[in-house]
Amino acid sequence: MARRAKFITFEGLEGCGKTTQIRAVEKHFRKIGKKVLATREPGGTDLGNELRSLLLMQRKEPLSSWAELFLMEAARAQHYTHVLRQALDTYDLVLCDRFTDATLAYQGGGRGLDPKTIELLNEKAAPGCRPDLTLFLDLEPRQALKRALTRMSASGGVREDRFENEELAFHTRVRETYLDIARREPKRLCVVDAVGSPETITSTLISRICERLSLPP
Ligand code: T5A
Repeated sequence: MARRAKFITFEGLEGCGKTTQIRAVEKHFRKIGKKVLATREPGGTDLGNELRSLLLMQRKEPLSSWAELFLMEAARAQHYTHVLRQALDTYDLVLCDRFTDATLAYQGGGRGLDPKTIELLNEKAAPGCRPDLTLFLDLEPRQALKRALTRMSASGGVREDRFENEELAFHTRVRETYLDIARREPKRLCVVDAVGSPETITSTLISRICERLSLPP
């Protein structure tokens, strides 16, 4: 049976504005009467949130790339089983902050793990679950990290996210992997310039969603 919801994923480098944009897009579609769920990976479940904390914390003993991949996939399997599977049958729109492309970009492009193995694990964790549309908020790595750091200092936080502490070359590889997926799957992955006011970017995203998924604006 075809699923009811349109499954839309948001991707990009840290600080590109995904959280800001998902909130605005969710608000827009709720206002016009759509039943919308916003969720995220890693996260979205109790176990997923625990794994998220483990994945993001700085640690004396570095996390091996494979351990990182397996923890991401464990969070995804839990999220798919307990949230996504049902949500895709009951909501009109499911908006997810990161999904399987993030694993290809970060653990594949960033860490250099084999993309075929990642694709296999993605499929095991969330069988047959492909986004209808993926919005990649594209921002130059230096700018994205600057935004992430500004937000962190504004909230009085310290720089403690393992991924945000990665060198520029890592984020450049991650971005290149996303752009490569966009070249291979232009119908699904839509690249949106993340430079500009948040309001302008929100209207671009809403237009792309409506055009690509044939929804009324
Ligand atoms: N990960 C995840 C993997 O390695 N593999 C995987 O398979 C998956 C699923 C957590 C980490 O997990 C990794 C990747 C990540 O490193 P996350 O929760 O998505 O993933 O964490 P971040 O990407 O770090 O998300 P952030 O919340 O830090 O950044 P956002 O959501 O992109 O940005 P946002 O909206 O919080 O904005 C950041 C700052 O910029 C400002 C905001 O006000 C805020 O201060 N801002 C703008 N400034 C100027 N112009 C605009 N248009 C702006 N929009 C927002």
